[in-house]
Amino acid sequence: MLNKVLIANRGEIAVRVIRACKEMGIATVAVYSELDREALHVRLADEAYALGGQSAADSYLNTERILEVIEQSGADAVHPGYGFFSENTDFARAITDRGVTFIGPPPEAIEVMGDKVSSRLAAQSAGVEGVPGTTEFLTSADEVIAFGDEHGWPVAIKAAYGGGGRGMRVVASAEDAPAALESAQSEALKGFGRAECYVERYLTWPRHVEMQIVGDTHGNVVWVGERDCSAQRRHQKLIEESPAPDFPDEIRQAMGEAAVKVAKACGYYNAGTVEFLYQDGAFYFLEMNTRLQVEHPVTELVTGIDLVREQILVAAGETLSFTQDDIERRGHAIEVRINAEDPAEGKFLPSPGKITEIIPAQGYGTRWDGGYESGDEVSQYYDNLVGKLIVWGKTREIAIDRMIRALEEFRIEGIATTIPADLAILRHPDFREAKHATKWVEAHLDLTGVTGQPSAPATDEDETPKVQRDVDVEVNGKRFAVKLWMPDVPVVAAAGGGGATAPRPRRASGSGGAAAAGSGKVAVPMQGTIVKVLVEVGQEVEAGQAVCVLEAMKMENNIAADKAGTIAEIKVEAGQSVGAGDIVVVIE
Ligand code: MV4
Repeated sequence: MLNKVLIANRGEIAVRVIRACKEMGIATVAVYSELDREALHVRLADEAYALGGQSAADSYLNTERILEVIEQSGADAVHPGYGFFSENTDFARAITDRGVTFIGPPPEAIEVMGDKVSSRLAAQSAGVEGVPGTTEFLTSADEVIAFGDEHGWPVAIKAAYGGGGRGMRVVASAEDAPAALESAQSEALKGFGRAECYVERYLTWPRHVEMQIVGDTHGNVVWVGERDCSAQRRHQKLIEESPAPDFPDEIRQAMGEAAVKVAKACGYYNAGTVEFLYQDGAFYFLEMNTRLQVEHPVTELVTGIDLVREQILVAAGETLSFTQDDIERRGHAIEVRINAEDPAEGKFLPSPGKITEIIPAQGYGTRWDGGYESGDEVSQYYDNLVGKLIVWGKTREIAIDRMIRALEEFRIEGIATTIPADLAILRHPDFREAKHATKWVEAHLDLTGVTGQPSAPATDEDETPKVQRDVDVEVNGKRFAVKLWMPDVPVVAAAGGGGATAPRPRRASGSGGAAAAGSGKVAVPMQGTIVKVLVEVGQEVEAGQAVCVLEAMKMENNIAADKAGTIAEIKVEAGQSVGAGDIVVVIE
């Protein structure tokens, strides 16, 4: 078994891995940048080492320094999380050369799946097809036109060595082909250093459905379950769920078997994901992600399989702890990514800053995988994922309702988050009816008026003990006696003439805290005329005792002492006009 795991990552995924290690009795080593000195993953790990630097390149991607920390700490394995070194074969080889275990797939599998051309060929050789298209690189627009005329329009021109939708051009008809090919090639060259493009049928309303697999070093590979990640924006996933809605069992089975074939074709072990486009009952291989993914908890909640634990066991050389037939899927899980981004008007602008308060949602079927606690800073230098909220429900309907409830309950202050956009998606009938597809958020979701702006930061007022005050109010001529829970400060003005002393606030039992004494500078709360001065210089007064009467808005109002003491100064006389905030008497 592994003894000590270094987690070469930060944020929620580092926390996720540390927790799994702790549960398995494995010691944990965190690494941190200058900005993450007090981050949650550092606080939770058994040991933590500084990498120096602030940017990812200067810290979490500093190979030399991480190799040094492996040496210093005596870690016998490294978990790369996702991003950073997770798909870096040089790093994987550098650590395995030192006899340290890489908790990930074999480097050769990362390489084969690293570009579209070789991954498509690998899938094809395993009998798993991508979207119908050509495998040769395009040399002229005539080839695009010939393909479209044969297979139907529209077609997609894609960058062979690209990714994330860059270099992809949708071509509606023959006349658009020359310009589309030229612009796809030029974007591919700029973005990826290689201009090669190929053509395939364009699916107009596909869903993104991916299949989780896990394999061991003894040749066992099983499919665990699919996730539908169609609710996304500019290739950033917003919501993921399992099972995929409106997804027949035979297709799930066929997609699972296809994913296993792809994994076996590249000698895969560890957790991995095979991505497909799904439309009209057919699925097409897109690519394989050779790492643990952000959305892995969705699959964990429907199967009960701890994927990080399995990764660690597999890396230690163990055989998978379950077979294909052992896997049972139950109920429905949904994950919402909570990013420090303001979704206002569909812009999703980064909103880094200090999280003044975070109180994640709790309750039945509700899981929070976070990387931050109250007082922690979300830096502009790293991915702004704050954490993931994942719910389980017996049915999709229940899971959606539960997620809405949980998001409404979730409290996070100091930064803007994607929560309002997530709620807009979950409340939309298209989502509930599963009519959405990969382009739905951008094409159909109206985020006008949605704002992720943080509520005003907590003020001192919130810390002042609250007391109950009973007030009679009239609403449309009907009288109501209401209880107000207010900060415990003395009443300065109370309605009602007759010179009666303003009532002292009634103190709630157990509320604690004495009334905060005022400054002694008694001011009027509104503009009006002083009708009567009730005190003299040198007179002793009690807090709350009326010192003068102000006529304002056709009513006489008692102005009360804000602390007990002696009247030192009287600044007004009867008949004088005063403005809001004017000081009338000073008490010492
Ligand atoms: C497609 C497609 C429709 N037809 N290919 C975009 C990113 C790249 N990895 C694959 N992508 C697509 N390829 C054909 N032939 C639609 C998309 C697509 C998409 C795919 C997965 C997740 C989100 C997407 C959003 C827009 C377009």
